[in-house]
Amino acid sequence: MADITGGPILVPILGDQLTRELASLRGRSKDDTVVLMMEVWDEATYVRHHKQKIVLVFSAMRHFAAELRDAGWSVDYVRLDAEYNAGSLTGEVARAVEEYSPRAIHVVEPGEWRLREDFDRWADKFPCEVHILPDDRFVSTQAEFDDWAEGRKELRMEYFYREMRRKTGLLMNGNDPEGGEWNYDSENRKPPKEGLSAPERPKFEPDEITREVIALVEERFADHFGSLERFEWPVTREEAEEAADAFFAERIECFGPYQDAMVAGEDDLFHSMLSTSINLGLLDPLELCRRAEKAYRDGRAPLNSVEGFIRQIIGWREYVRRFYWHQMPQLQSANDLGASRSLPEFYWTGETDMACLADCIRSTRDNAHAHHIQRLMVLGNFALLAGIDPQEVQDWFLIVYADAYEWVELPNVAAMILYADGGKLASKPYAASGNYINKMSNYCSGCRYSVSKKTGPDACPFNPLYWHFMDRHRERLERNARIGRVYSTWDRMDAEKRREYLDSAEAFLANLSAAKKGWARA
Ligand code: FAD
Ligand code: DLZ
Ligand code: SF4
Repeated sequence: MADITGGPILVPILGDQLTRELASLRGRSKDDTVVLMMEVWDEATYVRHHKQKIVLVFSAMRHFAAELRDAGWSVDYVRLDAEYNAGSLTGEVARAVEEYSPRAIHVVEPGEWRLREDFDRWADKFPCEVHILPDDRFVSTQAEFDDWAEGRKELRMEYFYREMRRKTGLLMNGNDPEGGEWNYDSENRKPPKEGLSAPERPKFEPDEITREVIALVEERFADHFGSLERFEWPVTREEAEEAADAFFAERIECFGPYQDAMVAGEDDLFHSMLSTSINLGLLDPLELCRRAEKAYRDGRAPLNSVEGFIRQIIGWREYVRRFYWHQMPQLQSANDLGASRSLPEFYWTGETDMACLADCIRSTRDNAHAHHIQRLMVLGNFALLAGIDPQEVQDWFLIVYADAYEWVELPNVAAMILYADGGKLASKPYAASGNYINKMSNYCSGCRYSVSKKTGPDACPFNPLYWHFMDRHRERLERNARIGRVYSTWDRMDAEKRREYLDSAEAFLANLSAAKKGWARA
């Protein structure tokens, strides 16, 4: 169906498309456009998001709508606290099509597969043209990634990242990487020294708009996971820029060395804490990389910190966006290791004697955030070793983080932490015993388990679980060049020791209680 009316152009803008230069707005005449923004029940509940995530998205949407109106755009904004209850994005677009009789809909492609499937049906459903525009807020294009991936069995981020360095010219000297190396990760693994803490990042007091949304969420989403006691995220571009300024002024210098460090109660350390703003569209990722490069060129930050930060953005972030669309929909149900255990209750309650997990889950509950190495090497590592069902782990990670959208969460969870894609993304599972956590954190000194004990009821559970994991996946992992050699250590242990490891792990797993309440989905 097409072009049977002469109305305006309808421009739906989603909750993570809050960018003034969005492709659907660029070059459009304000007189001829109706912007449509929709708080809808389906998006707020397709998984039961952390309360802070709903507040963040709705508050940022309301602020962005006000900004657009101030700039002269006509905005139809649908509020969930109005008497009328909006169900789905497609339902609201249908209502707007009735109301405005637009001659065309211009919408930027959504980040998630499930919505793309809906949007692809709009052209048949609505009596006007439907243009789904590429989301060009990324450095790469999907075609570029698909060409690069063609014929490769393994899709390693590192090589794609080099392409992105060449494409952007970031940290390049002609054709060569700045300093002679592409990657300075080996300098970015400093354990935390005693008393390590970082300058506090800016915290943003909720204004009237945010307070209104907090009240809405407390009322309508009271049984969702997470605390709203502190809500400190930036919700406007100005606030996000202030957060970025503080990072470049105070924390980027130590970002690299302490990137993998964990300290109990120090929730941010030297991380930028900018993912929520980048993913909403409030900050331009490439612009942040240029600022990081400038900090290096001006002598305000070392190369290992700046390269590390840039790699997270034009490397990992860019790569997982493309990997998601390259691997969907099969990525969603991938379970190469056949993991089937239910998610333990403590992922929701934080009630566990394992001090590392308890601290990461506390931070997750209080801040809707945990930093990368907590997600990867504590929360993710445990889920991998314990063989938790990927669907349940995916739901958990999508729910609990304020920066979570499926396109970025799923590759990190299914492929990076759970190795469920059979090794397309990661060259080996990120499996580790308690030693790693002990080296990179101060958690173990406050734990009821002993990290130096290998087996028995007082042993750090990561120790026997590590060997249990290795043993049960021997057939698949033994020939892996990066991890296979651990089997010679396993084989050198006497049979009794090996049995003790396996028995300890099984005793621990048998005592895990599965989540009882329907936290994840209604
Ligand atoms: P910094 O440490 O300051 O890093 C700078 C930026 O790099 C981040 O803001 C982010 O935009 C980007 N980045 C860093 N690592 C990654 C990565 N692995 N993938 C994509 N982008 C990256 N990030 C999300 O934005 N949303 C998610 O849902 C998400 N889920 C994750 C799940 C798991 C299991 C793991 C291991 C990682 C996940 N990440 C996710 C990546 C990373 O943990 C967060 O981006 C980071 O913790 C955000 O905090 P920050 O802004 O302080 O990051
Ligand atoms: C995450 C989210 C939430 C909680 N609510 C809304 C909403 O009510 N309206 C909306 O347009 N977007 C919302 N979002 C973000 C969308 O789910 C997001 O566009 C997809 O996750 C695609 O990345
Ligand atoms: Fe975590 Fe084990 Fe250390 Fe306890 S001893 S904090 S469970 S790594």
